Amino acid sequence: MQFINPYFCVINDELPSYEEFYKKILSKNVVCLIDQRLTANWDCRKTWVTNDGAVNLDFLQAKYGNKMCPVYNCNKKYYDSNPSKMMHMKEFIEYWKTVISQNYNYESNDVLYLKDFHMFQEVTGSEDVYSVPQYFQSDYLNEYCLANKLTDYRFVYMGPKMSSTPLHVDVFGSFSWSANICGLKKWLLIPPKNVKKLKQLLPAVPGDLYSVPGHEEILKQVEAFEITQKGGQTLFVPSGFMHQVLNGEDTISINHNWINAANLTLIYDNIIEAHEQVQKEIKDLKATLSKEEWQENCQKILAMHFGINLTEFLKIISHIASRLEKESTKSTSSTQKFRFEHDVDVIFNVATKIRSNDHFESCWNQADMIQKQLSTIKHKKLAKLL
Ligand SMILES: O=C(O)CCC(=O)C(=O)O
Ligand SMILES: [Fe+2]
Repeated sequence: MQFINPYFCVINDELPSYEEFYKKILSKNVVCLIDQRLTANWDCRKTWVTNDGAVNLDFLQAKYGNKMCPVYNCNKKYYDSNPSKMMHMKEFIEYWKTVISQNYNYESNDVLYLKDFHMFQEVTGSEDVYSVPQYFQSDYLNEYCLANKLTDYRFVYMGPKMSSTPLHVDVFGSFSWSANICGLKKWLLIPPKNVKKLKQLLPAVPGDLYSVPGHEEILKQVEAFEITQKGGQTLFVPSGFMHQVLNGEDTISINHNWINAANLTLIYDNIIEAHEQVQKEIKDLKATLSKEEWQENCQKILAMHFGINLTEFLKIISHIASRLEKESTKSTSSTQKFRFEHDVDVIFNVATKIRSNDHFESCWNQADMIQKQLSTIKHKKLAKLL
């Protein structure tokens, strides 16, 4: 484990234990690039890639060609993203083949990028093409979504050389990890503590920071740093880091957004902050609504603008608390024990925060239930130790 700067570390020597990774990387919110060992055995690193390391377009077309996927136009701006439309994968791959045959002539072709494709939900059996590395397996968000048949946060990205993702912070401040199946990504990252400063330095957040006149000075001031991610490597992007990404070659990646004990409290704080903003923005409506209607409206707007609201957040932590309750009677390995104890403590503390927030009176019963469940587990554990 080698720190390149205070915010970024590379692992290409001994792989740390889960506990070490959790303590030094996840809970410290440090960006981490890990060599190809995490993906070495993935089926997609063989089948989606040709012998000479290029994207196996024919294989993808034959296997997934009839699937509908969101495709973004990198040349156009739509809020802080690009406009997108649904397309058959075979149509996108035809486009990709044309672009390659014309030597990436983007004067006569748009730069298109197939992103946010929920492949593992859309294509039965496709989950087998990869496996979630152990460092990222504690994932409340996808665990909850999959158990409740809700849209997941597991994606496939694929695009030709020069396709890109504009500058952004990930949805509700979740963690993300991104593994390159093949190709090369150039990342530009800005530490969370400097995001406000960046916004003050610029009239509006641009899609591409490199396009801003005088960007060299701005990048220095906000401690921005670059990372090159090659085929097989995995990048952990912690909560709140701003980032933009350019594919330096034809590239495919698998990405997850996720929440666990290491960022749960931060996500809760982000929801509270976003909730306060919503309240401010619609304060004129307050007098016209009953207390319940007012709270309900705030939650609806929060979900729409922020991607999650307190009701959904509570459902996620209740789901995890119930799973922990079931797990508490089973014998566990030391890694599972470490994870279990952190899960119990962090969820208990977040439930305490909800319980003491007057804005969320309607959620108190549920927070009480979670606390009861978890304190039973804690007592059981204590009794075992005595
Ligand atoms: O690879 C990309 O184009 C964007 C990835 C990204 O933003 C993420 O993993 O959070
Ligand atoms: Fe992102």
